[in-house]
Amino acid sequence: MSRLPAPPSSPTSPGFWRSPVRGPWFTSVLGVVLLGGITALFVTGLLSYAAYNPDLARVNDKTPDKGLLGFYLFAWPTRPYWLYRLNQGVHVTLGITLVPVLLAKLWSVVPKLFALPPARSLAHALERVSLLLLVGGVLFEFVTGVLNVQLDYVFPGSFYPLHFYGAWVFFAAFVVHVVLRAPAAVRNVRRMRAGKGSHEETGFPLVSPRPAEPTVSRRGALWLVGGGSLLLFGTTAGQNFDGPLRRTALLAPRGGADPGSGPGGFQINKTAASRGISARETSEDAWRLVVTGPSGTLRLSRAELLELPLHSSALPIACVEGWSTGDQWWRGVRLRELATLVGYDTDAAPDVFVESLQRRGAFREAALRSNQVRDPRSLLALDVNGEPLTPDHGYPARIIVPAAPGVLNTKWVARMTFGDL
Ligand SMILES: Nc1nc2c(c(=O)[nH]1)N[C@H]1C(S)=C(S)[C@@H](COP(=O)(O)O)O[C@H]1N2
Ligand SMILES: [Mo]
Repeated sequence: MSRLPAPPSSPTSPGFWRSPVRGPWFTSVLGVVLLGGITALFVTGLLSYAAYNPDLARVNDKTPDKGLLGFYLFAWPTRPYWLYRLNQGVHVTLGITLVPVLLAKLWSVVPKLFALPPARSLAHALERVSLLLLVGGVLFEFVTGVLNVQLDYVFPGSFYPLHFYGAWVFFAAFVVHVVLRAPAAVRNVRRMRAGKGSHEETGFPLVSPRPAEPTVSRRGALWLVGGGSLLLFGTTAGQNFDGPLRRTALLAPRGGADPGSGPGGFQINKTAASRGISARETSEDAWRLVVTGPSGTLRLSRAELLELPLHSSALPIACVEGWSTGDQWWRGVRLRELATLVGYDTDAAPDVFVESLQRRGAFREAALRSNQVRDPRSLLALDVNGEPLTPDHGYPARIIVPAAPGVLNTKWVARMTFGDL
């Protein structure tokens, strides 16, 4: 009988890593899930970015130095009216659901990070550099994303560039990694399905040469990861639904909060008090909407706005943070109607630049594109669900546009300037 050698103490030695769960099969299953999931995150992330219409105006653009990375931007449509709600719900819910899968995947390949020599060939060196960007990038994207959703902009004004550029760095590395690794991962999953035991191993072995006693099978470990994902999904997804489902969103600070009841009983992102909006400046005597266009400038009181033709549309508020409300009944003046008051034909309504009463902080102004202005469901809302807007939902008047991210639905509107931007 040969005596076992002393346990290696350096993580650069394969024998240091002893979990019997590690192996190509475990890594490959998680890898295939992430391949689909992260691709969906990237696509919904890029779409979410396009939904801000950053190419329309400087105020909408949080990454003015993006250059070529904005190549794909397009005029964000207004239909289906739930487009942004679906896109962002999928982006945030999927991202949170994938956290256990990501952690398990990283854990499963940790030994490889310590492999020596650092590079056996140029191709191998490239792969390892791409791995650093890949692991660093994915952790960065998940951390910034989760913090933004959970802590409500801990990065003042800079979450967008961080998450946007981080996504591109990560995705470049992801593509390199997938090209190099996907064929073997798919073969491994197929073999496992066919009941064949042997797996491909290249370079640093994932299977421990001296495995410890198993405490859980590989399948069991996978169920554990899946259970974790399911738990996160079940405590997040509810932030997109009204009724009892919303109460299941224990992990969603804003979207899971009880929105109260009555006409204004839906999520409030920023309250009037927190934005420095006082009852005095929104009073009937003080507040005037200033509308400007080629034929001049109008100053309209709320009473005068209520005299104009009023229309209703049922539209949700959907925030970049991944929460959304059900459809609310808004009533107000069509944006394109306001454009006609300052010199445009209904069908030729241009872009509009909207400014709120708010003097400090983010999101106090936004630009809307002509396709959004022309949509008959786009309103300067005065009422919601049969009552005047509450102060927190934007009294005396707010923007509501179908399919647009919440951030474009400016509250406490003070000034609208029509004209091509
Ligand atoms: N003036 C102003 N308008 C604003 C904001 C703001 O901070 N200030 N927040 C925006 C964001 S990010 C969202 S999601 C919606 C939320 O609208 P609600 O509070 O009525 O749900 O308002 C938008 N309009
Ligand atoms: Mo938002």
